[in-house]
Amino acid sequence: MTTPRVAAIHDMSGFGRCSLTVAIPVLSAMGVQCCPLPTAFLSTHTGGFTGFTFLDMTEEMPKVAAHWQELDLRFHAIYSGFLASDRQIGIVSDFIRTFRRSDTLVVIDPVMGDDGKAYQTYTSALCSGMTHLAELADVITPNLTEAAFLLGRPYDQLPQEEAGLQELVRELGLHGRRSVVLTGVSLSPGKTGAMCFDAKTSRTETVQVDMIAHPLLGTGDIFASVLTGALVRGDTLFSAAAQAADFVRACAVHTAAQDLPLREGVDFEPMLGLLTKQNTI
Ligand code: PXL
Repeated sequence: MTTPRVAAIHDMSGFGRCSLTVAIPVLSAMGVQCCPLPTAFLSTHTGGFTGFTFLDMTEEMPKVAAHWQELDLRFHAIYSGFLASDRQIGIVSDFIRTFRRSDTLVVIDPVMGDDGKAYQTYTSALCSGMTHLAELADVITPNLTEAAFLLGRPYDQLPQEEAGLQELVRELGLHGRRSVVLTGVSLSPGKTGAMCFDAKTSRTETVQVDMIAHPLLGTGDIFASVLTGALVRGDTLFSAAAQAADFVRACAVHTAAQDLPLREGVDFEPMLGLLTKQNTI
């Protein structure tokens, strides 16, 4: 099998473990080549730090895309996340239109916020642009906050019981046009995980793992990166979501035992070996 190649369109935050500093090691460990197209370079992520630097890469991105097109690069997947400006919505849409082939998987993590609030650098224009961009996806991976933003619904009025959430993921799936992995779903006390709507089968399925009573930042990026790696390796949506949930849970158990400051993110590096085990060469 040739090594699958993914174009990863996210920010690079130097400290704090999110976005590209998660996607690159996770995909590499899974035997997948990660080609980063940074949307911004920050000194740290924006959650829990003040005074971070923010270099917007909007001007650079079309030049990178043009060079990659000249080189006739082909990608098994395009995987996008945190964006830095409204203009990047159009740039990422163009990138998808240029590089998408019949067998290219487009995974859009519609990164916008958490706990009912938008991230510090996200404007309402960027959030509404993200909703349009996400229409191009084969798979989206919103958390509950992002699901509320995508559907234009109040966060505190989202359903919490299984039937309502199944209706919600179908709605997020645009009734069969894209698959959905909704993260942060808890169907019983002490459990957390993801509810999936697979556009290929029209089925919904939920993966649940034991919850860790320890707050964590950056689990969404780890989850979406493992999911993308498993999908490009040919796994089904549900199996990919189960692998992602299991890996996040293992990292969370390990991180809770380290008692690190929340803003340092998930201590996933010692756990990467769990991902290399399934590589076949
Ligand atoms: O994990 C989402 C994310 C990505 N990138 C940056 C962030 C955040 C969340 O805070 O600040 C820069």
